[in-house]
Amino acid sequence: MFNKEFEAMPLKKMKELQLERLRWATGHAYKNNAFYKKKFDAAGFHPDQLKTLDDMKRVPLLTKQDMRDNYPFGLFCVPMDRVVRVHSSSGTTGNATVVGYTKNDVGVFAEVVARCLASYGATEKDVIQVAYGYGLFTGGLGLHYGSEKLGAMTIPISGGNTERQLMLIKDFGTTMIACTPSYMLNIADYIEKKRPDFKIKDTKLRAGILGAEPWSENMRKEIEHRLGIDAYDIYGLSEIIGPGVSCDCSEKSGLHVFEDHFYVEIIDPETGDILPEGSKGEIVYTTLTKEAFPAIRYRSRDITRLYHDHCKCGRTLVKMEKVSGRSDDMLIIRGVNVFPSQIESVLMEVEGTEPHYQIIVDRKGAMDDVEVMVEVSEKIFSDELKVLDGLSKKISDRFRSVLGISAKITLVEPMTIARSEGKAVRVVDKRKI
Ligand code: DLL
Repeated sequence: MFNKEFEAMPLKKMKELQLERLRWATGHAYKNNAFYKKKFDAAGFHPDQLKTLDDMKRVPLLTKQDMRDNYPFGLFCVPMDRVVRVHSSSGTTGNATVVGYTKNDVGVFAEVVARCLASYGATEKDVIQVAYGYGLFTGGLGLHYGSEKLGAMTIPISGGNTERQLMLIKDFGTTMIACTPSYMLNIADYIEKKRPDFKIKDTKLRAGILGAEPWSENMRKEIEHRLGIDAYDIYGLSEIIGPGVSCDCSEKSGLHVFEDHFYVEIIDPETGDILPEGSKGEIVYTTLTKEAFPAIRYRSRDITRLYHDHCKCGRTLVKMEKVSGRSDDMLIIRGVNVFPSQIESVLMEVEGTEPHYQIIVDRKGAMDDVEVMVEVSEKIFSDELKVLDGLSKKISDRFRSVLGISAKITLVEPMTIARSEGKAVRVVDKRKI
């Protein structure tokens, strides 16, 4: 463990620490930011009223819209000369949000990412290739400073240029690569098609540090099988800090949340009510130590579940299940709620399909129309029409029985769907345009 005192803190002590830090964080936002003050006042909440963790339900929720309305620096809570860095959310759904960090905040950021790397078994002996984008996106610099903090040799290659990624893996003795899971698969494809001579097993690469987009357990298996490495999940969001809010440990059975820095709750996305531990719902974050850009009860829109288990790794931190989607990415197709990740799970169960797909939703008259483009292996694509028809039917039957939707399945040849060097574009919702 990188920081055992906090990662293995007894539950009771952690709750006391959280309450103390919540008092500080809510007070800091109230005193130093006009928007927060107005919002708290309107809800009849004053930080002095925070006597137990249960009182958190009285604190108003913060939304992405609140952040947009305060673009660019309206939610900052320190004078601008204390801000040493800004990042911006990738704007997966709409406009970007600008987030700021003081010197202490960048220190916390590096610390939580270092903890993640240590939880995958990394030490200062490792060579970490950072293939997340460097820039306003938090992925590149976030992993970079975390890796340096751990003391690992850090390769700031950024995203893209797969041939060069392979060259550095080989020449620099990379042991871990950090990128999106979709780019990891992209690398696997590239090796199989263009560089069959390149054998991962002849390199030192042993793990992928994968996140920034939802991915399924099936996708984990696929990556591990095709590349012969461990695939670890890293989760986070710019509004809270960036990568490093939570991560897998050696058990790969849920992501530990760094609760000494982030207070988490699960709410019903419809009513905003707090749900009991173990329920599935939207995860809400309160930063406990952030100075420049604290987030108080921020609605992430990410759907997951929180639970405590006696994790073999020794961490006492609460675990979150792999994010199954976003409440705002959820597709409602003819009244049926579907997450892109569920579609992915169904596809990955069908033999012959590749994990590259795109869901196109359109409206024909009053009816929603769904087309799922799926890549199939070269071999299958060159098979007779009969085989392809059989496969499409198999997929659409599974869609109907598992997800309850009917969809047109279009099988396409490998590399038809545009590849992304960052987050994959899984859904094209033409209804919104
Ligand atoms: O994606 C931060 C990050 C960078 C995380 C690198 C991990 C690795 P944003 O661009 O603000 O920040 O996007 C945040 O991406 O609310 C989730 O919906 C999604 N997301 C991030 N990591 C995961 C993950 C970065 N491991 C949004 N699993 C979040 C599922 C993830 N979804």
